[in-house]
Amino acid sequence: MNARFLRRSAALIFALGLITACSDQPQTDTDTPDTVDPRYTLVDPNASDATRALQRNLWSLTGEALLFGHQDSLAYGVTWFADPLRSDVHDVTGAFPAVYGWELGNLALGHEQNLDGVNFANMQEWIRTGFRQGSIITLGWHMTSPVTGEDAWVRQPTVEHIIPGGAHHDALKAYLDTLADFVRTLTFEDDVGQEQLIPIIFRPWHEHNGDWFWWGKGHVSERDFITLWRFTVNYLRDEKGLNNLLYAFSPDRSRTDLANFEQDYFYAYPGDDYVDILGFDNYWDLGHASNTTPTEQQMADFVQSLDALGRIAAERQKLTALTEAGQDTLTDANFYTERFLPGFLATDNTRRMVYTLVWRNANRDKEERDHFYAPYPDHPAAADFVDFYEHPFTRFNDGLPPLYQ
Ligand code: BMA
Repeated sequence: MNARFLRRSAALIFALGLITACSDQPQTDTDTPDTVDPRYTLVDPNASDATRALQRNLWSLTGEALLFGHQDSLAYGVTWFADPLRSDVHDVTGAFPAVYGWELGNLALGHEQNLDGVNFANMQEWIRTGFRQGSIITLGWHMTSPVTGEDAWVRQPTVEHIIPGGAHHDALKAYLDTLADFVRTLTFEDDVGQEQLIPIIFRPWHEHNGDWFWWGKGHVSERDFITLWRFTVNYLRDEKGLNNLLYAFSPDRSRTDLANFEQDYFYAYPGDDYVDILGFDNYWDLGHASNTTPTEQQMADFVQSLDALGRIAAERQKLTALTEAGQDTLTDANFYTERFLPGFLATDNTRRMVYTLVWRNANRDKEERDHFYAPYPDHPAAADFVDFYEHPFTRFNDGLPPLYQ
């Protein structure tokens, strides 16, 4: 019996367990409403069945498994670009990611490709493919400024001009309309032949506690950021009627003081009613080039940050995830099993991270540089990544229970 077979069997047993667990519950219309268990409360009370199922299934996996995600995984790898159904993760492990991250930067400009050269029509097809595989889709957005059209990294006061009452508020709405149009094409037919939208974890306005994006600290007040976030949710949910979004909040570790974690984490937090997943982006503790802290201490810091986040998430009854992470170019050949995984396994709280997403494997020829977070075949970190894949706590696509039922 090979490892993958064992993982598939484990997924099946898990799924059967869920069915058995469900059959113990009353099944009538007079069931206790979902709202009674605060864990199942969603930002969108009218979320679609598949979206609710995804959220519940993520709860079932919490503490049991870490789902592995990769940005742009099907679009390109270090040595290939837009090949049919290919991923560096699959090239190395034989399995696709459990979570696919995609990026909308430049969508609102009407470009055919996103800011990293990914064709949007292809992206829509890859999103459908990933969903059909049973994996999770998450969207982020390095949004150009609705005021000037400059990229996300322009460090200028912008938010005050685009929130309600601002002179460029209509431009923000027009931008969000492009997201709604994009998302509406992402459908599937459910068991009763109804067309439903593919559930998506949307992660707007990420790393807002850093100063590198126009929506970041220093270019916007805490109050205006919260207004921006709430407007975004209200608009997509109530005006555009999107019922397939789970909203993830994701500050950055490099601007979070571990001694003051809770206070820093909740900088400009829009509130529990506006957030489904407490996320966190952490490259800093994983050997970031600018971090001069000794490795041992970084590893301890990594655990401390995940532990603090897991504790907060448990208290607030929220799902939690390491929404962006990784080590650029994998200089540690044993990064995945000796540095990354131990952080998630360390405590009951760290084990609550239900997924993680490592960043993209930039195409070497197109971008003329090395910038990757998952190994590719023959890379020195490839063997270790296979061990990570085979570890009982990790899940790739082939180890997932059904997530949308
Ligand atoms: C960054 C880098 C950039 C990229 C951006 C959006 O972290 O990978 O090269 O353009 O993400 O994907």
